[in-house]
Amino acid sequence: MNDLLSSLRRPERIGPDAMLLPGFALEEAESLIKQIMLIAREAPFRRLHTPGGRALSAEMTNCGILGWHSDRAGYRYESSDPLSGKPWPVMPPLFRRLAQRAAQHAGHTGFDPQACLINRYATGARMGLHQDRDEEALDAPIVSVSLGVPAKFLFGGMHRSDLTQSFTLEHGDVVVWGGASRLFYHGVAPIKAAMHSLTGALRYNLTFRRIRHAIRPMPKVDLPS
Ligand code: MD3
Ligand code: FE
Repeated sequence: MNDLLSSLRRPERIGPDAMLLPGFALEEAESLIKQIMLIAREAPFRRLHTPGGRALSAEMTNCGILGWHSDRAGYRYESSDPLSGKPWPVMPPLFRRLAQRAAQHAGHTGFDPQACLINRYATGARMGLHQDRDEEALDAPIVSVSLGVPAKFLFGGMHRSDLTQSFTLEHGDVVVWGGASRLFYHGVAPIKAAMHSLTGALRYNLTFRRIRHAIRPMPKVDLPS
């Protein structure tokens, strides 16, 4: 059913260098969800708090060599899970390949994600308007994958006060955010009560991120002989 609907929505440019790819992850969706369950056994979903002390309503975990974390000390990327002290679970090759393929499809060559933040939304959970700017590599795109029940996604501009457009993100949809869109304000409206055969009432969102720039090789210099 969903498959039929997403095949009717066409790839769409939703902002400067931002591409919505409807159903791009549908084939691997079931495998992605199974991998999320395995990741959550090692690094359980948890409710993070903003530096100001407010609880976020989506629950989060990560895989990859870095993971996003927030607490009284600030927003940051950590190489270990602060809950366990252990490295974040390895990013499954399926995740990495999907993110690379989607970025390539949207015109970003050579994307190699270091972190995958996994958001889990129960009914009523939301994400307020924010910018993603805890990454150093702002030239790299972010790839997002939506799974489970749909969400109303809000997409603004460079300023919090800019008007927002809204889009429905469905199971299997992928969005690639690069260029100017990379720093645009965005958020998720409260998730409506709904059911999906693979996730029940839940929605998952994967965001693939590059945090640090690749190390540039030292330029070779010719010394006089
Ligand atoms: C636009 N997640 O994790 S995905 C986030 O559905 C986040 O869980 C939302 O915003 C979610 O930070 C939205 C779409 C998304 C992700 C990252 C972006 C849009 C973006 C970064 C820059 C611009
Ligand atoms: Fe975000």
